[in-house]
Amino acid sequence: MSAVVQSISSAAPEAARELTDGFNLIIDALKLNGLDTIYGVPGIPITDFGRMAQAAGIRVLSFRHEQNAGYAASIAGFLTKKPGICLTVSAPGFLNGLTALAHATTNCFPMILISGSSEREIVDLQQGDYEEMDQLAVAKPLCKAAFRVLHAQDIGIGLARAIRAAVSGRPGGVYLDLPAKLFGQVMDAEEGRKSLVKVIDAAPAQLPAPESIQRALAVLKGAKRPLIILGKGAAYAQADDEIRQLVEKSGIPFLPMSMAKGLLPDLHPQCAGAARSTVLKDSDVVMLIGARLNWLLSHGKGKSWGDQPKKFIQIDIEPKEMDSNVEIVAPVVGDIGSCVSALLAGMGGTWQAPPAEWTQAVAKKRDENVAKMAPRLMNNNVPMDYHGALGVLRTIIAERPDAILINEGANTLDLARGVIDMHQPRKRLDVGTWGVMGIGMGYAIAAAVETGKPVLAVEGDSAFGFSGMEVETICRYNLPVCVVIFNNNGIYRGTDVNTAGDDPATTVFVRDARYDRMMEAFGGVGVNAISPDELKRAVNAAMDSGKPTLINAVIDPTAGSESGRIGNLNPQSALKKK
Ligand code: OXT
Ligand code: ADP
Ligand code: MG
Repeated sequence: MSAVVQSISSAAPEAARELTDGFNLIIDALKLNGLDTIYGVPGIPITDFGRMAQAAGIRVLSFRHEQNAGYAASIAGFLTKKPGICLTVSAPGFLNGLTALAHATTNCFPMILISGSSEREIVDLQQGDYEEMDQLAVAKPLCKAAFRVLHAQDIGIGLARAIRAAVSGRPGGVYLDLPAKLFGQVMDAEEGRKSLVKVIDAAPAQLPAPESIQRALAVLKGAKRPLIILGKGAAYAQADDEIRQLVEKSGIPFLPMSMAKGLLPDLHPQCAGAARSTVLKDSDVVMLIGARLNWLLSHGKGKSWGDQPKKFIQIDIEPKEMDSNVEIVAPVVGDIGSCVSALLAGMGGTWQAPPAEWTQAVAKKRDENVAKMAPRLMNNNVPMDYHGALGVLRTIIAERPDAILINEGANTLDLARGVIDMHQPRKRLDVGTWGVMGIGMGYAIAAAVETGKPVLAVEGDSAFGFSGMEVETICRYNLPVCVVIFNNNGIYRGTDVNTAGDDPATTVFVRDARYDRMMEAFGGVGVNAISPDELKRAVNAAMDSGKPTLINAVIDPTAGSESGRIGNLNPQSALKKK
C-alpha cells in the first residue's frame, strides 16, 4: 500500500516530504506479513481503518457481533497457521471479542485481537472517556501476550511481536491495543517504511532432543498394547504425511480426538475411534501427539483408563504440558513435524508391529460397534431421530470429503462426532477444549473464506442461537455455507415442563420454530426438512449450488439426553425433590 503523500508547502524550506500515518502503517505492516484478511465489526475508532484496509486490498469481513468475528479469526488461525486477525472497537466491542481471544488461547490457535481503545491520559485518570476501559489490563490474564502501541514508529515492531507471540511455541491469542490517537499520527513515509518489520521464520522448528526420541522409542518397543492418540495440535501442525507414515510404520491403533478426525481417515484399518473405551482401558503404552490429558481424556486416570498400568509418551511443543496430570515417562518436546520425523528416522528400516492379539481385539471391538450403529443410521423415521438425520449427513460427507464440517450442540455434537466419518485432515471444526456454544457461524464463515471449500454446519438449535444473526453475513458475502439445524425445540430435549408456574421450562424454546425463514429473510435458501430423505435432498442441493442455505431439520424433541454424552459432569443436588 502506498503511503499517504502530502506536500508540506508551508514555511518548510526543504522539499515537499512524503508522509504516512498510523492507519497506513498498520495496513502496510499487515500486508508485509501476509495478513490479508480481517474479521471484525466497525465503529469508533476503527471505521476508517476498515475502509482503508479494504481499499488497500485486505479482505475485511464485517460481522454482526464481535464474538463471531473473533471465533472466525481463531479458526482461521487453526486452518492457516497464520494468526487470524479480529478487529474490534473499544470497551464493549473489545469485550465481545475477548471471549474468542480466550478461546483461541485455550485451544492453542494463533489469533490477534486488534482493538481500538480510548485515550491513555483519560483512561488512566478515569475521567470518563468515550468507551473508557483499561483494555490492556483486562486482556492480559486471558491471552498469551498483550501489547499496546503508542507511537506510529512502533507499529511495525508491535505487530511483529504480536505475530511471533501468536504462532511461535504453543500457539495462542494475542491482544494488540491501538489507542484512537495512534491511527492519525503522522510521520515521515520513508522512516515509516523502515520501521516496518517482516517477521522471519515466525514459528521456528523446535527439534526434539535426540535422547528424548531414543527414550520414547524404547518405551514403544516394550509395549504389548500400544495406542497413539492424535489431538488437534497434530492437525494444526500440518505434518500430515509424517504422521501417517509413523502410524502406518508402527502398526499401532490410533484414536483421533474430535478435531483430529480425518488426519488419517476414520475408515483407516488402524483407526480405533469406534473402540474408544476399549483402547483407553486396555492399552499399556499411550503416545499422545498434540493432545492434552485434560477433561476430554479424563486427565489420564480413573475409570475410563481401566486398571492396566499405563506409560505415557507425549509429543508437545510446550514443555510445561508434561506431567500436568500424570507422569509422562517419555516427554518429547518439540514441534510435531520435527518430532515425528525424528521418531521415524529412529525406527529404522523395520519395526516390529504390535502383537496381533492386541490389534485384532481392537479391530473386533471397533467392527462390533460399527455394526451395532449401522442399522440405526438407515432409518427414515418421521419425526427424525439423531441417527436417521446423521446417517444422511455421513453419506454426504463421504461423497464430498473435502467439504468442511462445523459442529456444535450437545446431542447434535456428540452423536455427529461418532457417526460422521472424516476423510481428510482439518475438515472437522467444533466446540474444542471449552465445549463452547457459539462458534458455529463464525467458524463457517472463516472456513469458507480461508479454504474456498463448501461448508456444512451441523448445529443444535440452542447452539445456533448463539451466532444465528450471522446468517445475514453469510448471505451478504454469498458464501457456500449450508447450515443444518437439528431442531428438537430446546437444549438437550424439547420436552421439559415447568411445574411451578406459567413460564416455560429453562431448557425449552418456542415449539416448532422455523429457523429456515431466517435465511430466507436475507435472500438465502430456507428448507424445512421433516424426514431423512428430505434432508438429504436439501443438503445435496445446497452443496451443489453453493448458495447460502439453512435447513430446519425437525428432530424428535424426546430424542436427546441431558448434556449429550457428558451428563456425568452435571452436579446433582442432594436436596432436589424427585
Ligand atoms: O467405545 P465405546 O463403546 O464407549 O463407544 C464410543 C465409541 O467407541 C463409539 N463410536 C462409534 N461407534 C460406531 N461407529 C462409529 N463410527 C463410532 N465412533 C465412535 O461411540 C461411543 C462414543 O464415542 P465418543 O463420542 O468418541 O466417546 P465419548 O465417551 O463420548 O468421549 C468422551 C469425550 C469427553 C471425549 C466426548 O464426549 C467429547 O468430546 N465431548 C465433548 C462434549 C462437549 O464439549 N459438549 C458441549 C458442551 S455441553 C453443554 O455445556 C452445553 N451448553 C452450555 C453452554 C455452553 N457449552 N457454552 C456456552 C457459551 N454457554 C452454555 C449448552 C447451552 S450444550 C448446550 C446446547 C445444547 O442444545 P442444542 O440444541 O444445541 O443441542 P441438542 O443437545 O442437540 O439439543
Ligand atoms: P485435543 O483437544 O484435540 O486433545 P489439545 O488442544 O488438548 O488437543 O492439545 C493440543 C496440543 O498440541 C497442545 O498441548 C499444544 O501445545 C500442542 N501443539 C500445538 N501445535 C503444535 C505443534 N506444531 N507441535 C507440537 N505441539 C503442538
Ligand atoms: Mg436442541
